[in-house]
Amino acid sequence: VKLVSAYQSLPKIGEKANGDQVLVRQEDGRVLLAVIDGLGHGPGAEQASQLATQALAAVSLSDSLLKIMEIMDAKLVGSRGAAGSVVLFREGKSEACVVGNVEVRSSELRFPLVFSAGILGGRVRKFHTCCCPLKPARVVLFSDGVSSRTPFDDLRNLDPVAVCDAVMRSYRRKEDDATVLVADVE
Ligand SMILES: [Mn+2]
Repeated sequence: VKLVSAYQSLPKIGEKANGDQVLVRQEDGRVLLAVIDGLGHGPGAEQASQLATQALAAVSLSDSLLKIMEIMDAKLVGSRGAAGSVVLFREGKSEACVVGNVEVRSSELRFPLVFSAGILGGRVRKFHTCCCPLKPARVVLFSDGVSSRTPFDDLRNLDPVAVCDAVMRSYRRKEDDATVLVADVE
């Protein structure tokens, strides 16, 4: 798997702590992408989302996505909780799990996405994971601090760094932590 990725993450205007966190892992031909949005904003949100990315940094990328989500969920018990989406590329497959308001978009990969209702940290009744064949694609993950009306198709000729710049310049909601992660995979 060849990966070119970029991201930008900014806290709500006036906050130093960022309740959004990003993780990109690539090892042994496997890739994990995650954007986590701790509930609310400020230090409590940052702590929750950092617990999530710490958990994801420690999992085995050969575990099932369901198991990975359950490990992250368990780590957040007692925290404020978080929304979050995780995407895996491995063994010719692309897998995704979406909890709450972190969107996953790809015009090339047809994820049969089913959202998992609830909040990471104890209030997800059932994790829905989905899978589709992996092919050359761009996948974008973004928190709800970025407009869901961002015209990613219009930005498709830009490289990932330039997409992140354009999104944060024009489609960021400054009253929330905002994150966009763009990954091109071959
Ligand atoms: Mn948010």
